[in-house]
Amino acid sequence: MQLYSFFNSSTSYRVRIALALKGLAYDYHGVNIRVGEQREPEYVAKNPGKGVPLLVENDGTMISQSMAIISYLDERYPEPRLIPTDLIEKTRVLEIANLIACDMHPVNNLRILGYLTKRLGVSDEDKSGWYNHWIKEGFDAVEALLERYGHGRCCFGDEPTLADVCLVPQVGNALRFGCDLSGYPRLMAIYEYCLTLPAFEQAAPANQPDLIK
Ligand SMILES: N[C@@H](CCC(=O)N[C@@H](CS)C(=O)NCC(=O)O)C(=O)O
Repeated sequence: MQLYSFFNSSTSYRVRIALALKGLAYDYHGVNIRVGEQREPEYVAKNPGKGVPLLVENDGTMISQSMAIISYLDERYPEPRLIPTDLIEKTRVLEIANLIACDMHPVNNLRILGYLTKRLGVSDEDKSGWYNHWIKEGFDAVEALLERYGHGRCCFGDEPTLADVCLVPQVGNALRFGCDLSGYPRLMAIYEYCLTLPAFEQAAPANQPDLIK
């Protein structure tokens, strides 16, 4: 398999965690989104969404969108399951995963932050306020849902699911942007625990071949 990824892209990080949890090997292709490589014609021909990640299966099948990639991997390589088969468990996992993937990540994506500053003339201070606002809105909800339904060392039980696969990169991003996460004890305990797991360590931004220091 081939993975097009950027070391500190949280959506790439999700897919790297899923691949590592399933023990799947892949060749890594760095796409530097800081300098716009995701918009170069050769890459857009592969991924019209102009973002990372992109997975190319051994038979040449190309899949973009981290959630579609992980859903594919979970069906094609089901061990360990990241999306439970039990209806209620699956629904709870998807609830948290979608909160992060649909409500939180898109509004703080690189292209949105760039549009705010470059097209709308928003100051760095207001951009930071925007970022923190959407992190707080999202994590307030994640923390409340975990209090209501979560149990164990991971979001649901003691084994990672898609909820943890989405949570860890989003927390990592929020910390990188200097957000205060002290109000989220449950979510942070899960984050700290997941970081001790080898698959999360292998997938971490600091351990990627395209790391920029
Ligand atoms: N919904 C997509 C988002 C992909 C995406 O936009 N990824 C970010 C990195 S986390 C990116 O490539 N951003 C480049 C940009 O905004 O220009 C997914 O889950 O894969």
